[in-house]
Amino acid sequence: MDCIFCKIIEGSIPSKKVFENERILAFYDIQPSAPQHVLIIPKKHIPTMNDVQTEDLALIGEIHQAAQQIARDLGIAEAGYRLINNCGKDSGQVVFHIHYHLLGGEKLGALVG
Ligand code: IU
Repeated sequence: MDCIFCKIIEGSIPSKKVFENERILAFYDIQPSAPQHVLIIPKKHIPTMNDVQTEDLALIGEIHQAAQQIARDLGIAEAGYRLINNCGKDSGQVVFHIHYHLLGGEKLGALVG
């Protein structure tokens, strides 16, 4: 499959990993938008949030748990952080393997309100 994140998972493209288990990988974004910017992805190829099925709900929940642990490991859990999923072209999604941006390490600008 011609998916850059699947290639990162299989190791044919290198990444700077911050978390890995049998189902999830997290690595530093190559173009960080904050002092700490990690991408958390399932190893299962799911293109977008629109493709998440009932059978994937435990996996998506586990991504949230991984985000907690990564934030603690990075020392940003108490100060706060943001977890973002872009879904589809209008959101700016450019890699069609579902991923969650974990952003922190500074006071982030408001998205709404
Ligand atoms: P988006 O939500 O699809 O817009 O985010 C894709 C992110 O993947 C973006 O922040 C890129 O910098 C990042 N990225 C990466 O870390 N490594 C890569 O090889 C590629 C994209 I291609």
